[in-house]
Order: sequence, then structure tokens, then C-alpha cells
Amino acid sequence: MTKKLRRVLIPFITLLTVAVLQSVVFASGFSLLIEAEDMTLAPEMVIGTDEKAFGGKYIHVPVGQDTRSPIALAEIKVSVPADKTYHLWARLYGPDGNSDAVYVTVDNAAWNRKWPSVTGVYEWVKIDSYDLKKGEHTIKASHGEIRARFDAFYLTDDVDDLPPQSKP
Ligand SMILES: [Ca+2]
Repeated sequence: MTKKLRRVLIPFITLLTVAVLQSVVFASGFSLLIEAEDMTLAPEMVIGTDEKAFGGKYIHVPVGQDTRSPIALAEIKVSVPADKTYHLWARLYGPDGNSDAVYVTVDNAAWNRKWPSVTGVYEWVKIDSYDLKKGEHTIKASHGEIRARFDAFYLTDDVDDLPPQSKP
């Protein structure tokens, strides 16, 4: 390598390395929109269609028993880029007040029982915040009450980041 080439290349490579390291070390602005209908579903949990749902589809348990002892009926693996606190939201819909409660957890954390503040509309509900290690984790969902709907999930590393009101 000539001296001249080295003079040009070395600062360039240094700058490039710093930029790559910054993007890895200071990874920020992580957010992920997950369609509930893309989850792996147990037979009780089925996909319904509704033009008001993101992607035109939601999931629910249409028949059976209400429960306060949830087991995972819908799961999806997600990968997070860094050891951080992540905030999980779910877009929920309850046809009425007896059909709006759901359960959500991540990995083996305690289940959170949640419901939208009003019935008859889709609403983003904050589920919880989770300290997650870099790598793969599993979002798990279950009904609390029959016919309560999951439309989508939103996972973000920014506590002030609100989920999108329409599908991006
Ligand atoms: Ca959906």
C-alpha cells in the first residue's frame, strides 16, 4: 500500500468503524409492530376478520370458558437488539364489558390481565415493561374472557414512544 493511499484509507476506515460501533453500542429507537394473527395459535384461539383491525384480522377465543388461570394460546418469538427495558403494548377490542379481558406476558414473567378502557373500539393498552436481555424472547397471549380480541402488539425501548394509530 502506498503512503498516499494509506493516508486516505486509514481515516476513512477509522470513521467507518466508529460509525458502526456507535450504531451497535448506542442502538436506539427500537420498535416492533407485531400482528396478533401472525402468532402461533393453539386450536382455541382463532383468527377473525374485521376491516377496522390492523391487517384486517384479529385473534380471539370465540367459545369456551372465561378464565383467571391463563395458559398461552398465542405465542410469537421476537428478537431485541440490546439488554434494556422494553415496553409492551397490545391493541385490544372488547365487544362488551364481559368480553374484553385478556392476559399477556413475556417469557415466564407473571401474566398481566388487561382490558381496553371502552368497548366496541380498538384501543392500545400498555401491558407492562420488561427488562430483556439481547436476543430472543417470547410474547404470550391468552384470553381472560371469551371473544376479547387481540389485534396487534407493539414493543419499544422508548417509554415515551406510543404505538401507531393506523398501520404504518
Ligand atoms: Ca391485526
